[in-house]
Formats: sequence, structure tokens, C-alpha cells
Amino acid sequence: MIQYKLIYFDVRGLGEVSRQLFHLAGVEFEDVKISRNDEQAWLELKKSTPFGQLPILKVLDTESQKEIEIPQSSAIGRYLANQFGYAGKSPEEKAMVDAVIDQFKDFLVPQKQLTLAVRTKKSEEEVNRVKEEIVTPAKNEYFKILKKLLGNNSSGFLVGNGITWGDLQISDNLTTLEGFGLFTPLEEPILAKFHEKIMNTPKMAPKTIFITGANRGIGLGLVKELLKVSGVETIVAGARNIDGAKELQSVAKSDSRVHLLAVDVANDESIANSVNSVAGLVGERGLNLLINNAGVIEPYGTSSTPNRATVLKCIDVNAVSALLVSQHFLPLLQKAAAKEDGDTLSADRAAIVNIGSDCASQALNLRGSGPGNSLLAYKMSKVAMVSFSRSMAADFKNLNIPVLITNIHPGWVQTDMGGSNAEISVDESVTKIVASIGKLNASHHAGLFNRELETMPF
Ligand SMILES: N[C@@H](CCC(=O)N[C@@H](CS)C(=O)NCC(=O)O)C(=O)O
Repeated sequence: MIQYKLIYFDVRGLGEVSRQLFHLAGVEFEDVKISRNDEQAWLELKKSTPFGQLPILKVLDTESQKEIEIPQSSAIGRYLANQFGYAGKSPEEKAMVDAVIDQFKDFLVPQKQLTLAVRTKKSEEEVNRVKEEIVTPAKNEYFKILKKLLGNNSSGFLVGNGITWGDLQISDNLTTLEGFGLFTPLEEPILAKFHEKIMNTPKMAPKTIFITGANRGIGLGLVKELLKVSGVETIVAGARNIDGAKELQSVAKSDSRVHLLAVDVANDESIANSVNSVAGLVGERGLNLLINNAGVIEPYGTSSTPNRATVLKCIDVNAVSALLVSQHFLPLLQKAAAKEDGDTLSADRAAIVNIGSDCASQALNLRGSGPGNSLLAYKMSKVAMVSFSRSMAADFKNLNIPVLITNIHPGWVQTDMGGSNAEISVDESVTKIVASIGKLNASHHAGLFNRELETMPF
């Protein structure tokens, strides 16, 4: 058996494409991340590295106990791409993928000057000078080449008709350039389409997930769907009545990544206990993804007999509880987020996804309490959910907390809550939601989206 260990710093940088190749191929590997802040640990390790730099890949054959260490990110990427079938399908395709990588490395020379200026905290004026005088002209030439390759290939990939490590490398770098303000999707539609296509290839996944209300309906469906994503390591499935959740129990029995947890989101002590349990299960990884799914509909309408308790219960479970759960779990989310530098927002880093509703939309609120005179309290609760997510997002920005928070409307789904007349099945809903979770980025922070990640008015 072959065991892989990738050693790099705790940033995306030159290690990311190799990580993505492992995820894409569904191959297990040890992802060793050396803290950028621990200079001593790095200097100690540096002495024993082949070329004095990271990344390195250790490949151990457990039968012969022979181990090789590969330095240089491109050598590692090319080796893994060849091993896993992402290097190109013929010698000619492989040569073109190599050419793409070489072109990227040429562009990396000017780009590194910007990275260095930012990392060494040069003045804003100097950073802007490097950006405008050095990186932008090089970037324009580089983009021209990429657009030419995409224009000559109808598959949407840079080379051939399938994804290669060249696509991963270029797409990952576009993410970096977007962060520097050097790639604006609206201004570069061809590259934006390519970037979106590659980003949507399931690869990076949240390793650790906690989901509330996982005993039935959308919550249960999400657990099952998330288990299909390679890279997901631990799902803590929370529900008030775990003993009664027979189907969830059988899911947990057949997949050791699922852990069941009794939690009542409307009870503060229960939430606090759940944080300790989840912390024990996720350990040093922290929590990548919290899904606030638990919710109720308390039928209530304008013509109902006035009843404060009913309205408050709906708002309490759907909005107040989701807020408190988010607050309680924030330290665990921050722990996961801190494994990377920078302000990238994504669900494989740290995110809160509220299972929201089109009922949160004032613009779409044309039917009042809705069919059966039942949605008045529910609508209020979902508005409050979007409201707290927007406030939290603004606070996260001010506090430099790189945790994404967003709201996804699952559709009108055939569940106990949605009823049997609903428009779509649980499967139809959760497949789309899970695909969308994989695509979340800064543009989805504090918004309301349908399950296909299209913006909804609110
Ligand atoms: N050409 C090398 C460059 C590697 C490199 O620059 N590594 C940096 C991190 S991105 C490093 O190890 N820096 C620490 C040092 O040089 O002491 C590659 O692609 O792997």
C-alpha cells in the first residue's frame, strides 16, 4: 500500500493543487500544515527537507518500507496528476498541460513580488505600484494566452476534454488574483466561466460538519448527500430525539464518519453541551461547516386567534436558536478558519449555512399568510434569520473573522414540514444544496440564495 504525506505551510499557496488532486481522486493523504507563524518549527524542519523549501510529498510503500520525498510543487503536482489520471490523455495533451503550468510559473515571477510586498507589510503606495507597474501588464499577457486556449477548445477546459491539473492550477491562481483585486469576473467573462466550471468540480470539501435537525427531511437528506462528497471526514448529526431517528441511526451504522448527537437547539444548556461534544469529535481540525437546519412551522395567520406563544415559538426555534447555535459554535469555526492565512471565504474553510426560505423575502411576500393561513409566524422567523446573518457578516468583517455566513432556500420540499403536495423531492433539493455549498465564496456572504445559488431578493 502507498501512503502519502503532503507537507506545506498552513496556506493555499503552492500546496493547494496537490491537495485538490488528492480530493479529486478521492485518495487519502496526510495533509501536514506547518504554521506560518512558527518560524522555529519551520527552521528545524527545513534542515531535513530535500531542497530547503516546501511543499514536499512523502510517498511510502508500506510493504517495502521504501520512502521517497519529492520537492518542488510542479514535480509533485505532475507526479500526482500522472498517478491519478489528471495529467492529460496523450503525450501531446501532457505536453500542452505542462506548457500551461510553465506559463503559470512564468507569471508567478511578477506575482511573487506582490505577495512579498503584502507579506512584508510594504506601504499601500508601494503595494499599488507593484500591482500596477509590474503585475498588471504581466497579468494582461497571461490572461490573453489563457483566453486563446479556452477559445480554441470547446470543452471549457484548457487542454483536451477533461479536467487536468493545469485547470486546477490556473483556477486556483484566479482565486488568488481575485483576492488581490486583479481578476474581476464581470470584466473577464471567459475566464470567469472557466473559473466557475473548475470550482464547481467537486474537490475541496468541508472536512468537519455539524448539522442540526438531522433526524428527518432535508437534514437527513443533507447528511446522506454530504457523505457522497470525498473529503468529508466527520459529520455530527444533531437532533432533539436521536433515539427516535431510526433512519439516521442506520446511516450512522453504515458510515463511521457520521456521529449522532442529541441536541435541543431551543435549550441553551443543550447547545453549550453540544459544542463540547462536537469539539471532542473534530479535535484540532475545528469545525468547517455549521448547517442551521432545525426548524418548525407553527401554523399561524392574520385571522388566527391571537396567540403570542405560537408566534414566539416559531421565531425562537427558527431564528433565535440558529443565532445562538452560530454564536456558540463560532470559536470552533474560527479554529478551522485559522488553519489558513488571508480572508478567503469558503465552506471548506469555515462557514455557517442557514437553511433559509423564500419566506424571508419581502419582495416576494405577495401571498400574506399563504395557503391554509399558516405562514405568518414562519415568514417572520425566516426574515429574522436573514437579518442576524447580515449583522453577523458585517461584524465578522470588522473583527477579521474569515467565517462565511449565508442563507439557502431549499425549495418547497416534500417533507413532513413541506407536505406531500410540495414541488420537489428531498433528493432534488439536497443534491443542489450540497453542490452549492461547494461553490460558496465571498460573493455569497450575507445573502439569500436558492438551492442553485441564484440570488433571491429579500
Ligand atoms: N519552486 C518551489 C518554490 C517553493 C517555495 O518558494 N516555497 C516557499 C513557500 S511558498 C518556502 O518554502 N519558503 C520558506 C523558505 O524558503 O525558507 C516550488 O514550486 O515548490
